[in-house]
Amino acid sequence: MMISDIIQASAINSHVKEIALKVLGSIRITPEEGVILYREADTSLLALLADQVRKRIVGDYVFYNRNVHIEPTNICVYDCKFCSYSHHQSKESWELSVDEMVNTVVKLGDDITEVHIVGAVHPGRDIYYYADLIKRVHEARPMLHIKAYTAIEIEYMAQRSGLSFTQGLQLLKDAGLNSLPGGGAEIFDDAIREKICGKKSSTEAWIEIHETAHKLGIPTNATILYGHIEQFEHRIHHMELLRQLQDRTGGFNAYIPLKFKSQNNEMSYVGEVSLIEDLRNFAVSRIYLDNIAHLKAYWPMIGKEMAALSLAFGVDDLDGTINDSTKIYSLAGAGENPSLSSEELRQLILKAGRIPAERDSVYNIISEG
Ligand code: V47
Ligand code: SF4
Repeated sequence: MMISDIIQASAINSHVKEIALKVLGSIRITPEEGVILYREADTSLLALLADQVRKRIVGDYVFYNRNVHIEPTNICVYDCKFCSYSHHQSKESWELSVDEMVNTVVKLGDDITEVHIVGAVHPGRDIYYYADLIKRVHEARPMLHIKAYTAIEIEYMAQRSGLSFTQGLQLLKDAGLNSLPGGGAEIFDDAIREKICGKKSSTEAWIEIHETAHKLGIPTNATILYGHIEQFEHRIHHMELLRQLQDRTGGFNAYIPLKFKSQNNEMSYVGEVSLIEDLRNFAVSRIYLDNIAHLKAYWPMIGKEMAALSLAFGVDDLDGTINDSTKIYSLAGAGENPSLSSEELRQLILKAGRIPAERDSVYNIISEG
């Protein structure tokens, strides 16, 4: 008996049944149907559907890479209410020198294939500073993939230097930038943005920067910050804008749901959503975003156990080894010491019955099994 026959014969409500059959038949679901899945579908059904979509798109591989995060500074012109990391919230302020950052990648040598550079939006830094940082990293490690700067950082540095997004991104690309991370998206709803990160750039700017990057041949990721004051409708609207952009450009590599972590920030009163909600959100994301190849569980945020569980809910990417190099989530209460060896990642994936695949930053397989 096929899965669709079992669903057809089951007692699940007719709305959900209809949507499930669409998903199994590779038919795109509508925003309204996405909301129904969030509200009404059983967790076990969401897992089953997301697993089918994941298998169809990427097979049984689970990807990871060997990477390090560099956070140039926590001094920020913005003051997002959910942030535990910027100098407004955290007790200390720091600024790394370009030499320190270059030394980090030099010291790690061939232990890493990617550097991820994301920090706060420093009032004193223009785009030439950031282009120089990339140039120096690139000169020191020419084969290293440089994934750097969220759209929020790009917007500020380009405007500060009087450049358009196209000019700014081209300058960074010429310096050696290979891709953009997905941060800064938060939630694409003006009223909620106003409440949680009012001063920070708009939905339109985030979309425009990613679309411009794609047109310049710079692939990017996309994130969502969920589990705070948003509703399911907002999550679906967020994914709908990403799905439309991906239809136009095909430039997104991965979607990364980021769970709001509530410690040490101005939104602590909101609390955190349940682990079941995290798994359900992974599943609906996998089902809804039928045109973004990879769904990433960022393990420093949800923990290793949850990352392992998420593999049954549509996830096919666990990010990387990280080398204990990020403070963003530990300051917000994630409680992990963010470092996993390649071997630990492999074992975690094998235990889940899947095929570990070390990837490069654009998902070519470096080694598998
Ligand atoms: O945009 C900040 C988020 C993002 C909190 O592209 C928080 O591979 C939860 O860009 N609770 C930055 N989230 C991180 C980022 C990223 C991370 C991992 C992988 C990739 C990738 C990109 O961190 C911010 C914001 O949404 N964030 N504070 C918090 N309390
Ligand atoms: Fe600054 Fe980013 Fe924190 Fe917002 S989330 S305050 S932009 S570091």
